Amino acid sequence: PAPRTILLTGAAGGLGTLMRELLPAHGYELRLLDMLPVEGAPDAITADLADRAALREAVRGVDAIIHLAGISLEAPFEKILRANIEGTYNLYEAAREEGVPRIVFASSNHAVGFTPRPVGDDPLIPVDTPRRPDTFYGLSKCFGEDLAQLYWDLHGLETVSIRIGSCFREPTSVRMLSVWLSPEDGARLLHAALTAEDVGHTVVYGSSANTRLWWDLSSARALGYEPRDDSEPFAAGLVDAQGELDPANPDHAHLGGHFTTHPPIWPH
Ligand code: NAI
Ligand code: 15L
Repeated sequence: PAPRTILLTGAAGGLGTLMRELLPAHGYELRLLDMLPVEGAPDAITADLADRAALREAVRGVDAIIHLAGISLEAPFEKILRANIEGTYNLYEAAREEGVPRIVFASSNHAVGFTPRPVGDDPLIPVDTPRRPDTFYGLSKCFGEDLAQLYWDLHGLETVSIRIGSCFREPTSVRMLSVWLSPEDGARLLHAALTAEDVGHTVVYGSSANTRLWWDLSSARALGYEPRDDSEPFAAGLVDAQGELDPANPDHAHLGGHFTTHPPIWPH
């Protein structure tokens, strides 16, 4: 049977807020969790990923988990360790203990952020390109992907790890024209990741069908994902304001963009 009840972690965040709006139309009932209160959702579970008992209760009886909670920018290693590394481990353990069959893990392009970005006729970056994290943040996403592989091989718990590009209402930089995931395509990709059969552990890139795309979406399409959006209508305005990307500029040379040079720091 198709999964219906989904635990959405990180529900108070930017992506969580967008997906709370868009996923119900795909037929899901959402149970929400965040360490912060979720606006407009008094029933949301307020819990930290460090709280194993709370996680076990939160995952009980759900058909799948969409795991968005965690530090979403760069931070000191100790903070990343607690929220993203130990926190993701705690969630996987709770899922294993309660028999939840599948997790969709919000990985990031920053797991491969130091990969040179394609220029001109260079081929798209494949999903099995060697990982080259650009930050402790990206490193924690590499850990999450490996943890997912281990829980599949050892325990038969399935995961789709989505290396999300930039999922915001609109692209706000020339780089984002290449990596943008429209929120609607984001919901389509999550739906595909929740419903495709026999995913084992599958790694995909998460972007719309952008004209300026940098990476290969074939593993996402193999799940049944059919992106409908393209950032190109935003290109003229952004290129006018910012100019085209310059491969000689270190900020523009890698998939991870400015995360490789001066990453934004988690404010909390
Ligand atoms: P966000 O920072 O807006 O939301 C993250 C949420 O996780 C926050 O509401 C925060 O309170 C919660 N959280 C943090 N630590 C927690 C903990 N220890 N216990 C419980 N909750 C905790 O980030 P955003 O943009 O919504 O991203 C969501 C996920 O997707 C993150 O894992 C991020 O790394 C990943 N991602 C997002 C991208 C994007 O374009 N928005 C791109 C690539 C990856
Ligand atoms: C990420 O992983 C961040 O969570 C998000 O805030 C964006 O900065 C995105 O990458 C990006 O690469 O633009």
